[in-house]
Formats: sequence, structure tokens, C-alpha cells
Amino acid sequence: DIEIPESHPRYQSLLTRHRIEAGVEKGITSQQGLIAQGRGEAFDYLLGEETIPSADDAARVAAAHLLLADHPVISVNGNVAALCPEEIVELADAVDADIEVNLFNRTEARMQAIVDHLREHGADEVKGLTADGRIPNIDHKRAKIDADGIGSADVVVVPLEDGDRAEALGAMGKTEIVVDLNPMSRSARAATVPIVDNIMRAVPNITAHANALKDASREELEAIVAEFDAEDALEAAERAIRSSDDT
Ligand code: PTJ
Repeated sequence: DIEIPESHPRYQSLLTRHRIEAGVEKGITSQQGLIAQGRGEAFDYLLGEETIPSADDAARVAAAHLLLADHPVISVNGNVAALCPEEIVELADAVDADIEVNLFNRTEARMQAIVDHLREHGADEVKGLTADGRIPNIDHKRAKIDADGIGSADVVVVPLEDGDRAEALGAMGKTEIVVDLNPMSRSARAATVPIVDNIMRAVPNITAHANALKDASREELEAIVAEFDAEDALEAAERAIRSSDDT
């Protein structure tokens, strides 16, 4: 459905734009999602459009958290659904997580379209439509969650999350794994594990680490988690961005 030669130097970036555009056409991505993508692209350009070592390390820590979790949930919004639906389903399968649609600009039509889209890409159950739980201290429309989904999760993956909700989920005591290309965003700063990487690279990378760690003991996984320093990871990403002209 797309004619970009793979040899094009900006192939990945063009593919990403195309997916977001198609997402808007299909009614799954919001128009604001186009703006969010543009912001993300600018940071990705500065990062060299590659997974920097600190982001790879964070992805491994995220995998360890997910494998240790009692009830992990992956939150999906309109951008994530458009960019990497299959990869989200694969990650959920690898770590036995629930998938929940959770929108910043919630409309019932978009909720349903995203649930259907994820099912088309292999998801069995997709949560989010029940909306019988709330995130405390958040504007009520944006606070809706499923009580048996994000509401009762101990570990949540929140890619491209808005800052207010990222902070409020953290205040609920949840271990938060945030994927965000902007290391200065409030979401990245609120995260237990910030992964400063493109969602299209980060999600399959977490899955690969989870598969590699499948037979690791709880002690090994706990050691991986304990060694991680979120502040160091954010600083490493900022350094990579600032030195992008000499890479
Ligand atoms: O579908 P909805 O209604 O839930 O809305 C989703 C968006 C993303 C529109 C909404 O949450 C929003 O407005 O987000 P923000 O506040 O623009 O934040 C988006 C963050 O994600 C920014 O910090 C971007 O740098 C980052 N970002 C954008 N694209 C990517 C990304 N991070 C990783 N991978 C990307 N592809």
C-alpha cells in the first residue's frame, strides 16, 4: 500500500509518516497525532534515527519489569495503533500483558476503530471500552480506564503519553514504562523506565529482550531492574542529542 523504495535514505521516516496519515484516514489517529509525530521526528532526527545504547539498556530493563509483573498492561493510543499494531500484539504475547486502548482525545468511534484495528492485527482481547475505572486527579474524560485493566495493573507501558496522565499514573503507584523521543518531556521524566526511542524500534526491541530473558530467574531480573538509573538514561539521551552534529 506504499511505494517508497527501501533504499531511500529516509525510508523509515517516510514509512512512519505514511502510517500516521493512513491512521487518520482510517479514523484511528487524531489530527493532533500528526503534530505529535512531527515533534517526535525532530527528536529522532537528532538521535540519528537509531536506538542509542542507553535506550537499548532501558528496553531490557522494561522487559525485566514486564516479566516480573503480576499484571502488566500496554496502553495504546491513536499513534501507537497506526504505527506498530502487530508489534504491540507480539509484545503482549511475549510478556503475557493485557492491551488497553487509552486515548487523550477520547471518542467512542475512535476507541472502537482502534479495538477493531488491533483485532485485525492479531489481538484477542482488547480492553478500554468498559471504562469503569478512573485515574485520580485528572480531568474526567481523560481519566477513564478499565478497572480490570490499567486500573489494577502493577506495570504499565505508556508510549507517547501526555505528561499529566503519566504523572497521575505514577502517583497511583504503578511502575511506568514510557516510550518517548523527547527526553525532556514530563512523561519521560515521570517514568520509572524512560525509553528515549522511536516506538517503532522500541516495542520490537522490548519483545526481543523479553524473549532473551525468558528463562532468567527472578533474582536475575530483579538485579537488572535494580541497576537501572532513570536519571542517567535521560542524561545519556540528552547528550546524544546535543552531540548529534559530530556523529
Ligand atoms: O490518540 P490520542 O487521542 O490518545 O492522542 C495521542 C497524542 C500522541 C496525539 C497525544 O497523546 C499527544 O498530544 O501527545 P503529545 O503531548 O504531543 O506528546 C507526544 C510525545 O510523543 C512527544 O514528546 C513526542 O516527542 C513523542 N513522540 C511522537 N512520535 C513518537 C514519539 N515518541 C516515540 N516514537 C514516536 N514515533
